[in-house]
Amino acid sequence: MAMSAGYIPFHPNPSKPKFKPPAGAVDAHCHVFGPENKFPYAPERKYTPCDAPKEKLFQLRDFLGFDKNVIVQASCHSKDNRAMVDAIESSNGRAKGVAFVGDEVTDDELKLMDRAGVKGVRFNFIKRLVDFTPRDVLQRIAARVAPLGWHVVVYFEMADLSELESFFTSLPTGVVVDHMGRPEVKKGLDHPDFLRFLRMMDKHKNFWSKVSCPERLTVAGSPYDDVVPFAKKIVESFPDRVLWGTDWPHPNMTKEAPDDGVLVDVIPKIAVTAALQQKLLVDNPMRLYWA
Ligand code: 0GY
Repeated sequence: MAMSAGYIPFHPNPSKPKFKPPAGAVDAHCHVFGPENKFPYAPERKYTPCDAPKEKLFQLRDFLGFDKNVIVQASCHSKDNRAMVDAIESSNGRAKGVAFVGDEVTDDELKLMDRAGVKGVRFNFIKRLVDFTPRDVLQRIAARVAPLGWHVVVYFEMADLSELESFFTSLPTGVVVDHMGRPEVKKGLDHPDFLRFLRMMDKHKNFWSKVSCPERLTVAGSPYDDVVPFAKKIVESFPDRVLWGTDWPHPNMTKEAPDDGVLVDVIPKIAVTAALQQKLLVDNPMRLYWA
């Protein structure tokens, strides 16, 4: 297996954010990893993370002033969703999940995950993270989860959107784009790839975007002001179809472990009114995950 090297563990001591999230705020993109002795990492993984167990996630949730989490299955656990399901089952209803499955998954397994609080599946197109899965396999998975009311979360690089768009728009479910489609901030707001993304969001009302991960997209570094215009544009264009998440524990960061408090303080720069913050952090994730 080809493994990435030099991965930094999550910030040991994040700062207290100045921004106070509204009551009931949801961190709609985060992960749990391991602990390895209970939930081993997948043999086909491309990186080995540090353990980031549910207890640490729930502590961080409380410290940052959030109420709920959406826990997204990451590639290092591949199709073994046990750590994620265990976390949502022990959250007292304060976490929902997004799974990673193959088309060998049984209807009973899907039903069990549905009962536990899983609301979607993730299709990952990032070549450094996963091996290729044929589109017809993904189509079959989407068709099977659609009747459960689940959505599909898609993770891709924006340069690949022109090739992926027709597949995304053919999906029979809601489609949630991770990390605003990973625009290249150096290319600017007027780059054809970002305009294509905005057009797709505009035309397809079943599309949602996470305005997350400035720490991955930034060139300038913390406090990520170079990413703000992209997220702000999306929040203001599609206020009812945006979600925000910490991305804790930030797998594959190689330069610095982001301070989660600083990440929370980006929120009032991208959602500049209390009304936009309420939609981004409460109303939208509640509609998608808790309705
Ligand atoms: C993220 C981003 C990354 C990793 C994964 O599934 C994963 O392993 O999503 C990444 O490396 O960009 O959302 O956690």
